[in-house]
Amino acid sequence: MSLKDFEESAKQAVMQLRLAKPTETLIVYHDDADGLCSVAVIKKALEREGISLKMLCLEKVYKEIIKGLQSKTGKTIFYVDIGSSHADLISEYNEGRNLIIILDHHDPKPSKDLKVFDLNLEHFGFRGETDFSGATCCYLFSKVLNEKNLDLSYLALVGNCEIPNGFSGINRAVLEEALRNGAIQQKGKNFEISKFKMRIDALFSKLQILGAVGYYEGGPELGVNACLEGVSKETEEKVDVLEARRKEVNRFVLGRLYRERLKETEHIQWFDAGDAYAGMGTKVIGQFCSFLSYQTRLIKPNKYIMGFVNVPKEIPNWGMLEERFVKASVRAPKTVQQLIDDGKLLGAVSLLDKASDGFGLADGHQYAASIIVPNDKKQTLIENAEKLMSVH
Ligand SMILES: [Mn+2]
Repeated sequence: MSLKDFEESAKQAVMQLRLAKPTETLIVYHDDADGLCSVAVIKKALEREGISLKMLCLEKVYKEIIKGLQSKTGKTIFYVDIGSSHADLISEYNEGRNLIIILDHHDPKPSKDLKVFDLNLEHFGFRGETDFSGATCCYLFSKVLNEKNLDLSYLALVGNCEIPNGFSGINRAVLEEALRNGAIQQKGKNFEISKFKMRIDALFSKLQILGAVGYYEGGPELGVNACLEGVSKETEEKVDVLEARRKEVNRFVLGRLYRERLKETEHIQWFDAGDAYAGMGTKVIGQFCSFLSYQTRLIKPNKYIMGFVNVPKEIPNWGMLEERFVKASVRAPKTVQQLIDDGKLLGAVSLLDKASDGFGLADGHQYAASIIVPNDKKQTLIENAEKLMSVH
């Protein structure tokens, strides 16, 4: 399995896309910086083919949403930086009705529907934790679609900032390509996007805030624009306001945790933020849990961290969810990471997946994952997770 095989599969998907001749497509995308870069790449690439599009930003995959989107026939739908972890469901709900192209790097589930193309590079021998981001996958696909899209390489690199070990694997090759064709320039240890005169990690940080914190107030759309046109003054100001608001809530929640401490079971330390982050996207709980995993005075390095937050009923540009949900984010602190690597503990996403069998949808990676479950299933989730570990 190699990049060549990816390109072959991508060519087949492109052929199906050309056969479908869609006048309009829908791109479903993830709300973090990588997701925003992913959708920006595909948006630009499709516009170059004369295909117009609508965009739907999702924090998570909800069954009722994919079911609704795919209940029609003859549509073309992209899932970018999201979708692979639920390719089985996407496939099941599709029943050959719509052309679906998934460009993602989260741990994939198998898809059986012949009209569902999951081009996640994990299917081609690469690792989504280290070798490529969602935006990289989108960029490689866009190059198969049209060579013109070479100029979008900088977006793959911005998205890649979510990969902690820097530019390795496929991303190293994309970096070299972007330097060669002048899309980016090296500035000391960093890289600058030539057309915006802005560092790639600076754009990444702004997008993280726009997508996650600004989810309920048009942040993702502003972010996609920033990816393609640069960061406007208004967008810059919006980022500052959002960030200040989030910091205030983080301080409040952190203070509470120092006073009350996290609750503990044998392998899990957890807390419930309730409505503390109301108005902000639920992604912020994941970012807060990541931050917590380094607070060694507060957390134990040998237990998973789990944080809950209430999910608002509204999905922007979609409508209202029927059920009441909570989101749980899981992070593996250092010692847990080692135990996962040694096969002594389950990876974060497998743990959530198994512990929520029948009532939740989990996604993410080995060290960081999250899940949406019905409001009344918090305790069950923790109990199930503990049970799994005592038999593991
Ligand atoms: Mn991603």
